[in-house]
Amino acid sequence: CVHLSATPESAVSPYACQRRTTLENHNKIFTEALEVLALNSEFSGNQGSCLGFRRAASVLKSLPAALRSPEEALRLPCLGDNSRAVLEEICECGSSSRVEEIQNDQRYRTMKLFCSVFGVGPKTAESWFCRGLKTFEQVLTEPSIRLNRMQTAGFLFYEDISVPVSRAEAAALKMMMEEALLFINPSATVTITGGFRRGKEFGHDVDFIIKAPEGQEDRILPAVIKRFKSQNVLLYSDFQKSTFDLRQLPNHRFEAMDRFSKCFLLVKLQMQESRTGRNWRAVRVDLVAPPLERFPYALLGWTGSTLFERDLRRFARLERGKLLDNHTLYDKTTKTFLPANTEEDIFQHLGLEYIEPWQRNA
Ligand code: TTP
Ligand code: MN
Ligand code: MN
Ligand code: MN
Repeated sequence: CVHLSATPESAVSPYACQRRTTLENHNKIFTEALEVLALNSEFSGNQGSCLGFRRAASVLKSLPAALRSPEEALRLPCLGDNSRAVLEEICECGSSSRVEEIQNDQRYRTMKLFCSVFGVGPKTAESWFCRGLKTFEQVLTEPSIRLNRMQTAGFLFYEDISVPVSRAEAAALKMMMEEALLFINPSATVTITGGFRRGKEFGHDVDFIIKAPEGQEDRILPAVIKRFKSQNVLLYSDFQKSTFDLRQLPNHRFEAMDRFSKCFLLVKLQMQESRTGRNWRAVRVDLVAPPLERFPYALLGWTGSTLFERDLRRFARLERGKLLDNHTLYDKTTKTFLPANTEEDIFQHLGLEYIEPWQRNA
């Protein structure tokens, strides 16, 4: 391991939006363990402890070098007793007995398996587990279970969806999107957001944000869906029309969902050859189309990571008396909305150094 003092006594911020977190993680053995603990807490409905482990992992991801000793963790923020105990054990024994115990736990394994299905979250997974179900086959043959449309698609295309989407596939999907927009409205543009904008090589889906001319954002997504249908490339679509209200204050609690026009899709991506004997594979795609003047807030919100977004909002509220969400930024003191043309403007309003998308992998 490299000694941490390579960076002098510059303190690590407890806010992810004040840290630069690239994909180069020098503390993988620790962060992977902490993320198992976080997921286990989430599966047990213990959100506080889940967030605690996620924050601890995120702080370690931002470090320029590997932790050399558990004592170094004492001067880091967000590392509680539980997280530090895990680091200590890993430093001493190379692994954590608690993490291994969880990974062998039937409930954890089953919850993880069920949650890997598109449309299945912890609540559904738990209800299935509590009925004694442990495999997909048992779920699919259980007469009392009624799958919704999303879950049905999730099981039908499970093999395809569980293969990570590559950067090349994301680029191919972007061309499909551009072709559709050229047909629908040539002045609309599409930008990749989510994990790929942060520089990830693989993703569980591809996220796109559409910039439409003023007042035209609500028509775009239904038109894209119609176009994909007519091309026979649409396998599943869940369109949510905009419930956006210009005068609404930002939501003070963190919630991933926003009120913009958006859709969650499963599309056929053309391929040269395939294990399945078809010339296409199913890929998850998310589209969002905000009103033009809200584009920077939406882009910032959809770029992630989830923890980065959560901390941006927490920082705005607790350190700046401002409310931020995917739609807008509001100053509680002056009771005004703060305008922005770019993401940089939003960081500037918050008195934060600009963090590039590839540094937001918190
Ligand atoms: P995800 O696509 O879930 O995650 P990701 O792209 O970071 O990772 P992966 O590579 O596994 O796909 O979400 C991307 C961002 O979109 C995330 O920061 C949350 C945000 N988001 C919203 O802001 N509003 C929404 O309604 C949804 C569904 C997501
Ligand atoms: Mn480095
Ligand atoms: Mn994504
Ligand atoms: Mn997504």
